[in-house]
Amino acid sequence: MRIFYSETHRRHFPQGELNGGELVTPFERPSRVEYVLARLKERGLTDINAPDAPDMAAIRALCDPGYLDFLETAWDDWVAEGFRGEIIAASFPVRRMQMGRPPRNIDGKVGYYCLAAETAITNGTWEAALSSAASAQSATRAVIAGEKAAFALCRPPGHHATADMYGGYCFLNNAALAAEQLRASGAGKVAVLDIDFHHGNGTQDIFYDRGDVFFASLHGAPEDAFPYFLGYADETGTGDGDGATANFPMAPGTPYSEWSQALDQAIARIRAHGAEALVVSLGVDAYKDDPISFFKLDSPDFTDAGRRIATLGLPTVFCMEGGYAIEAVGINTVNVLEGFEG
Ligand code: Q9C
Ligand code: ZN
Repeated sequence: MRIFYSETHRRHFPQGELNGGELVTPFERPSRVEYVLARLKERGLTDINAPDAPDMAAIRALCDPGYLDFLETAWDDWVAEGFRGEIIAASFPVRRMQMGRPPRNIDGKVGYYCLAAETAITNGTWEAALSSAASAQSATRAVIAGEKAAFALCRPPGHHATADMYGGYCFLNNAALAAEQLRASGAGKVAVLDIDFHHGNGTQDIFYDRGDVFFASLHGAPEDAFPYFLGYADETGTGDGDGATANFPMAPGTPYSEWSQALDQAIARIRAHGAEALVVSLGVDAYKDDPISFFKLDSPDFTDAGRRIATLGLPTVFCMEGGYAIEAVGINTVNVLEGFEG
């Protein structure tokens, strides 16, 4: 399997994540990638390539222009304002406030374009996010060129990012870029299967009113888990997208016996929708020892999940999302890929 990955991810390394009122070392940290790379090599998956330059036109087609301008200039604007810490949002437009008026002041702008305050921006975050998107785009290009599957080792992850908001460690929605690229290459219908522990709110939001991109997500129920405000089973799409969103929220302690049934249902829905290509949002935070999640999957379960995904028989782009039990992230990620390859 061809793998795409950029060293530029290192430019995004905030020192602080707001967690329980403390600033802790972010769970989403550069070493995650090193564990995945080491495991790939250990298992003989050595076709590891740097991505091409990001396709900016595709990124501009997906995202809000004001949001992209904000990401590009946020750090300089923050420093120019005299702020000395990392960029953390503190004020948000919420119920009964103005939703469509981005402030001029950088502190206000940050809140306008942010959906959760745990995620800090630093110098280099924009370049890292672009390099992550570039990995997804290059992996997708390989699949369009005829590879059965490719793996984009994206960092930072993407599935929480909407067209105009960052948060949940995500800035640009890599999986959505991949899905759009597959559509543009001629696939009539594509599907995004999101197996990260967290609901893929960004991907759902981007495709919610579209029938050509099916979105299925297995995740911790919103009553109990981030992102809290989306991911209920009764969110099924709207307009042309009516019936093209399928959410499988699950309770704390969910074991693989139950999770795998939801996976099979998601797979059946993707098959029934007639998808011709697949994007997998590959988070491995459903793992039993993940420090911020509550499912009970064990490492061999990820291999089995990969096997089940392969039964779709679709050209597949894997995009790395979450997974924070760092020593096991490599094993679990590569298990999915090996299970898929059979
Ligand atoms: N402070 C992904 O897995 N909540 N994002 C943090 C611990 C945000 C997860 C709770 C979790 C975001 C890509
Ligand atoms: Zn996650």
